[in-house]
Amino acid sequence: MTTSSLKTMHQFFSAVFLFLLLPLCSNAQTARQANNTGFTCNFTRTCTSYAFYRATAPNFTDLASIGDLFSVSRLMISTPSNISSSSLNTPLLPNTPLFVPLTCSCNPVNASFGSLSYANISYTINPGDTFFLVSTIKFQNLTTFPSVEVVNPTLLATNLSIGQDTIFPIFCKCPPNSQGTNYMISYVVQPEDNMSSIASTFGAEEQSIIDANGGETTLHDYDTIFVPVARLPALSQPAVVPHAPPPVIGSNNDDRTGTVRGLGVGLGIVGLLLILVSGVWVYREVVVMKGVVRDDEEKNVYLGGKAEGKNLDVKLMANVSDCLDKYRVFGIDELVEATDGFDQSCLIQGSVYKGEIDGHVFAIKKMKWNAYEELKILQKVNHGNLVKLEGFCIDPEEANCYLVYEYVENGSLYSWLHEGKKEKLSWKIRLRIAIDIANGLQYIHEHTRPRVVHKDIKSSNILLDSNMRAKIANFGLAKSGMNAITMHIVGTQGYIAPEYLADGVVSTKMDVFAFGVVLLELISGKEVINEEGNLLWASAIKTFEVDNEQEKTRRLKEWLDKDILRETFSMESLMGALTVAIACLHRDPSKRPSIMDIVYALSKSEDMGFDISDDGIGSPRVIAR
Ligand SMILES: *[C@@H]1O[C@H](CO)[C@@H](O)[C@H](O)[C@H]1NC(C)=O
Ligand SMILES: *[C@@H]1O[C@H](CO)[C@@H](O)[C@H](O)[C@H]1NC(C)=O
Ligand SMILES: *[C@@H]1O[C@H](CO)[C@@H](O)[C@H](O)[C@H]1NC(C)=O
Ligand SMILES: *[C@@H]1O[C@H](CO)[C@@H](O)[C@H](O)[C@H]1NC(C)=O
Ligand SMILES: *[C@@H]1O[C@H](CO)[C@@H](O)[C@H](O)[C@H]1NC(C)=O
Ligand SMILES: *[C@@H]1O[C@H](CO)[C@@H](O)[C@H](O)[C@H]1NC(C)=O
Ligand SMILES: *[C@@H]1O[C@H](CO)[C@@H](O)[C@H](O)[C@H]1NC(C)=O
Ligand SMILES: *[C@@H]1O[C@H](CO)[C@@H](O)[C@H](O)[C@H]1NC(C)=O
Ligand SMILES: CC(=O)N[C@H]1CO[C@H](CO)[C@@H](O)[C@@H]1O
Repeated sequence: MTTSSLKTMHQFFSAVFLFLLLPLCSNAQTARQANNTGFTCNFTRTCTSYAFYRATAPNFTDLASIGDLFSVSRLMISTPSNISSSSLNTPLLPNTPLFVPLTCSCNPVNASFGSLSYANISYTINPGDTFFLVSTIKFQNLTTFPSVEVVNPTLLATNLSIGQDTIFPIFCKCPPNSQGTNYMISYVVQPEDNMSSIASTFGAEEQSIIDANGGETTLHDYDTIFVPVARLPALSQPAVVPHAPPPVIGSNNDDRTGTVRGLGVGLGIVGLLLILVSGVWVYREVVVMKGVVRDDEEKNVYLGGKAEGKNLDVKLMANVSDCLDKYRVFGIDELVEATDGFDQSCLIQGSVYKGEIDGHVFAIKKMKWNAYEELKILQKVNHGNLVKLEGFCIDPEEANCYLVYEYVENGSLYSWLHEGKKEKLSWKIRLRIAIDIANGLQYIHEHTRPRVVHKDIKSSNILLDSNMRAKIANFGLAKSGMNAITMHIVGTQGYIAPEYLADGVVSTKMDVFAFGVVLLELISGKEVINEEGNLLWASAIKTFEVDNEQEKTRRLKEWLDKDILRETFSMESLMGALTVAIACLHRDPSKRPSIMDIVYALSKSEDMGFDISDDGIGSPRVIAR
């Protein structure tokens, strides 16, 4: 199709629309562009709208994976979808109806093509993905592949590389001004639908649906249409049977009218507030995406955020803080008071301050607006070996964002091992710390969907509580999703896995590598890079490259932290831990043990380590000097 015919088409549609709809919605027209490339538009507003989405087996049967697909939190889906916030982790039955919030705007493509109305959803290409399959299956026809091609003009649809970042334009529309319509629901027509069934599903008038879709009275299967509503209908959710594998509910035909009974029942004030807040969150994500390269927060520059930040209604967020996934929203005044105005004397490290609020001590991390990624990940995780997020604060004046964590009393493992001012750690405690870290990693690697890779495991990111139990901190670089490839190398020298440094491959095995380095620190008490600039892990591999067990034991004794040598314990336990560490450092990531194997092996080392009475015969021992 030529540019000029497109242009003519565009002008034709624009003209028809202006004629038909000018009295109704003079600044919010959208028309279907030829060849399914999307809906053209001519308006400047950004609005919150919703896509109607159905949970589908096998990969989209939980809020976390659907939230990840659309870059929204679980709560942002559960609230408008009438799912209680206590079942955020419960699997959904297939075909569960959901409202997914979208930030809808009119986005210019180019001068001749005009603008398209869509929500900008980032998507990272996985093996086997094509624009067509992702549009029709994962996004359930809420967009079309020609439209994906239009908004990704630099990508060749036939030559996508894994890990490629793309935009999927989810079709949406903003409501006309002041017509009693607050949301336009993006809905994909199903074969069994007719206009009256759709109208009754969403509690809308047939005629208003026809009007909102350019006067089109016939429905085409799998086309996206817009349903104007004053408020979201309450979805009635099927009862969920925990633990039993979800039965596949018949065809869409039997199911849909049963599960969606939208009769315009209001969500109530809290619901509406939450929707607004959701909008703010989506909005903030867009802002963050536009402005920030994720890296150490100090290095970041937020572009043009100040003015936009001011628009955020902090008070509104404070009012509904209870609903925001159990997080407390702090006021900037509270934080300023708690930290003496972010005084140097309250600085813990980097940009983290200690502060007391209402008798509780917190660690407060000051960031630019790039806190969103960390928030997104932390809200999915909850484990005793991960530092807990307690709340957050937004300061639109300074365009700052603060994450407020539990305060972990005993500081970082790094300071215990290398700063030499505190009492020494015994091998028993060190091994326990290693197991705690491994348990925390196992949780993020195996029990979150999608998996989370921390990407910056190091002794200064391991904090010790009053009982010397370890917690993993600082998810600022963490990434959810697996086997992505990045060009933007982050992390800390001495802990970075070779394949990540060379090719930017992100996988859980890079955390395993870094864990191996921390284990070496625990065993040797040495820094990860010595004064000559040599890497600890490289020298460890060289030192222990011997087959002779006796020689290995001799070298281990030499290499060991002198402080450990003063204790009594089984040498086997130490050798077991060293073997795990060396295995973690394998150059080939696929040959490194999984975190599950590590937890198992270290627990075995722990069992054999300290029960001296049962462990008498044959075990080589290191006895106190
Ligand atoms: C949008 O429509 C108005 C008329 O309603 C027109 O003046 C304006 O130029 C249009 N803007 C674009 C970007 O097409
Ligand atoms: C579900 O996810 C798995 C792993 O990511 C993938 O191999 C499989 O093809 C997916 N299934 C569908 C139907 O998309
Ligand atoms: C969509 O988001 C990407 C970042 O994910 C950004 O680069 C792009 O400019 C955005 N596009 C629009 C039209 O907002
Ligand atoms: C999307 O549309 C195609 C036809 O264009 C259809 O075959 C497919 O089943 C639809 N996907 C979903 C999830 O309904
Ligand atoms: C505008 O975008 C359309 C759709 O991607 C493309 O076909 C056309 O060549 C572009 N025109 C110009 C002048 O870049
Ligand atoms: C496909 O993409 C790769 C890298 O992304 C590039 O090297 C190759 O030349 C491309 N092939 C074609 C046919 O464009
Ligand atoms: C629309 O579909 C419903 C069931 O889905 C059916 O009961 C009704 O008769 C249909 N109406 C028309 C006008 O076809
Ligand atoms: C929410 O769903 C439940 C069933 O899970 C239903 O009984 C209730 O009526 C729904 N809430 C509203 C406001 O419709
Ligand atoms: C590639 C393609 O499908 N092009 C079609 C776009 O739509 C016009 C009519 O609207 C067709 O003539 C083209 O063949």
